[in-house]
Amino acid sequence: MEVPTDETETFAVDKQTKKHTPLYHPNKSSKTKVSYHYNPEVANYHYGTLHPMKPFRLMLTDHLVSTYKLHEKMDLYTPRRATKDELLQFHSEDYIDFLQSVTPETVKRLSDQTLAKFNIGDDCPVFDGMFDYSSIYAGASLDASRKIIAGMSDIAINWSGGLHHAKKFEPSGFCYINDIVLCIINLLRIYPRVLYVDIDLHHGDGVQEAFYTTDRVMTVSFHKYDGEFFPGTGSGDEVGIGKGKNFSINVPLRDGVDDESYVALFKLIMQGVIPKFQPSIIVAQCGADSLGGDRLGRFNLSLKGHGSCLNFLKSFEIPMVVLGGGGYTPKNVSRLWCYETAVLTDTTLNGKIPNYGGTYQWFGDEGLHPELTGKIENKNTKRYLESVLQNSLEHLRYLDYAPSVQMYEIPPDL
Ligand code: LLX
Ligand code: CA
Ligand code: ZN
Repeated sequence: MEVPTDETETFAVDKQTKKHTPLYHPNKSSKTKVSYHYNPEVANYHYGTLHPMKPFRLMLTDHLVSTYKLHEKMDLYTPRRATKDELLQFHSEDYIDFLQSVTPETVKRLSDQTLAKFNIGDDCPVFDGMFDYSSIYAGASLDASRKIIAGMSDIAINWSGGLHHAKKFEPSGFCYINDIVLCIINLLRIYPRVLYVDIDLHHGDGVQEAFYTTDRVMTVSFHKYDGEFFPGTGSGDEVGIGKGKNFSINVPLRDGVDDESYVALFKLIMQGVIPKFQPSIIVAQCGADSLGGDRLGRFNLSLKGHGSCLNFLKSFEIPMVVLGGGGYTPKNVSRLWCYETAVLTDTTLNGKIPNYGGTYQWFGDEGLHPELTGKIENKNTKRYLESVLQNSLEHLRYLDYAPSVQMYEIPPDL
């Protein structure tokens, strides 16, 4: 394959056959404004060699997106970092001061009590530049929210975000700053109702906890649950409290769920939730650890199954912030998020990854949709899935109004 010479060329050329293969087919004349929020610095941080979270997966994703020329279909932003004041909209000052001051050197001198207080350990180590890293990805989710608020985007993507486990006072499950909560808090300044949908393998505990008592944010998480699997929360009876009662929905699944049952369950639940809650905006967390073959995964989803959930949300034509999340097989993470960027920009990609732009060394001839290896036995019986569906729909029945609030002032796009 050869690099196209003309910048506007959207065909890959096979040298031997001189055959031109289109890189993508535009599906329709799309009027949806899609923006892409990415600060490339975020990919340069390291949690440590043995840690499964590899920020370079974001560089791979960005390369693949540009190899397919999807950048041409979006407004591109390199967002500024989140400020300390912005981080304090959710996190405690004590915790932010700690994140800002601790280094891999000083952490060695901290007491066990302080390490326990700030949940520092193997999952959440102190690494070089941890605070800067956090303010970069959080800055990108805030930027996405600002472009939606300003009416400049209908769909705003930040694949470096989606750190749903971080808590007000501490990090959790590799997540330090909860960019999702910060993004939703910003959206709530304008929009009466925010729907949060989480298709990461894990329960979106940090986001659920932050909005557990309000009816202005509805959280829906699909995840593996057996009472022990990290983070241990997310049973079907966690539904919210006080004004927030019935505004949290949890869809607990067993090992090995496949496309067919996951997508069907997702559609049935979301087509119940959306008309009832009538969100003004949707925030979607698209963790890639729910894919089959993920290094830490337990599900069997394909790129197409995962992407069809996102496409289903898009079909409601409600503004949407789209975020990343977990995902521990970097090549599959980048395949997924590139594929989903195509879904969001109404583009059909050629499954053969173009052999230019430096991505060939990573993907070889495997293509965009390789058979995901390491299938896990499906422990979700028809009967179990039916009970999960009934439980979710039952809670939805109690949700009979879409709350409204009086809005006074539209804040500026800072
Ligand atoms: N679920 C999740 C979502 C986003 C990030 C991390 C996680 N955590 C895990 O997947 C996990 C796995 C095993 C044990 C504990 C947690 C995340 C995304 C980007 C950057 C950092 C974290
Ligand atoms: Ca989830
Ligand atoms: Zn996860």
